[in-house]
Amino acid sequence: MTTGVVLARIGSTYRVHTGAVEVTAVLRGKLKHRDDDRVVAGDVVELELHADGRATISAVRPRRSVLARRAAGERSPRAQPIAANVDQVVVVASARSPEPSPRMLDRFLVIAAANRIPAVLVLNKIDLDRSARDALQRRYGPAGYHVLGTSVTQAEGLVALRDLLRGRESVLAGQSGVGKSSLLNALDPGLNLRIGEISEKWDTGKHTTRAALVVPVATGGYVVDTPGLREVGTWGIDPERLAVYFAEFQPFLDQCRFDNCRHLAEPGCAVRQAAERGAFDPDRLVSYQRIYEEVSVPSWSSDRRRGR
Ligand SMILES: Nc1nc2c(ncn2[C@@H]2O[C@H](COP(=O)(O)OP(=O)(O)O)[C@@H](O)[C@H]2O)c(=O)[nH]1
Ligand SMILES: [Mg+2]
Ligand SMILES: [Zn+2]
Repeated sequence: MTTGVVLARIGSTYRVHTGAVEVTAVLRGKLKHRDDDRVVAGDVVELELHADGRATISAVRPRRSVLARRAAGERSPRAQPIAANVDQVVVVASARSPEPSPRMLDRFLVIAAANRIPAVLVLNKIDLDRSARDALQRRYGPAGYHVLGTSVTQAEGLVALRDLLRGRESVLAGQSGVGKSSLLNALDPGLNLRIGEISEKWDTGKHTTRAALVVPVATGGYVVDTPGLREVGTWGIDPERLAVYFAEFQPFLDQCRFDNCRHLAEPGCAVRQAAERGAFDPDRLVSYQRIYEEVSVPSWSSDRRRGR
């Protein structure tokens, strides 16, 4: 028996990477009649390889993690898996052009944490501003995140990036133009990803039908090309759990005067006091409050706000 990783679904067939080769496989009848979401990119599957080159997926291994988007259900929205077995989210920003957007980075980190997927930060284009990595590390260090500085043009940090990706399945998240495609091409020129591609800018989460693709990287590991973490979004995040996703708040959470403190405007809030005395970057609390607002509105009104 052979196992492989599902790279993509094309109609009723799946492209599966076995480590050695790529095969096109169909689901065995028994699996076919289940849920449409039964097999997604990133799934580890058991294959029967036939003499004529065809392959059949006979079983799906239990998932280590699932990234899901919100899909319209008959009564209430349901989770529609878009990628399985994501091991880490690599949040990419750049030192300049564009400058890091802390609000966006915090949002990606919260989405990763809420999906129980570890995250790391990569700051690319450090050739344009040598001090930018330290500034970002100061913001995220207290939460336990490591910031890896890279430069494609100066070939810096690329060995560390290769090691970070190797043996894992990673989602690269980050604003358009920060250098995600450039970094992947630098590791694996065979990927031949387009640089300066603007289509991502239109990735507003509206084209809900695009499926995820998983791409093997020559230096080891898999990178998931999702419709965007943006599409996974913050839906389903319990506002009462949000503070837990800001790891640096942790030591203060049980010191607030009120047990049900939301860390917004309540008197005696230990998290706000910690922010004020600089125990962590107070701007992280601003991000928390923004996301809190977003996740505490009823879903029907957030749908309407997004214009769906
Ligand atoms: N100075 C500098 N420019 C870079 C670096 N990496 C990428 N770029 C440039 O940034 C632009 C956007 O890169 P791209 O890989 O398409 O970004 P993506 O949208 O995140 O995939 C291109 O013009 C790249 O040449 C870098 O390390 N330093
Ligand atoms: Mg790109
Ligand atoms: Zn509080």
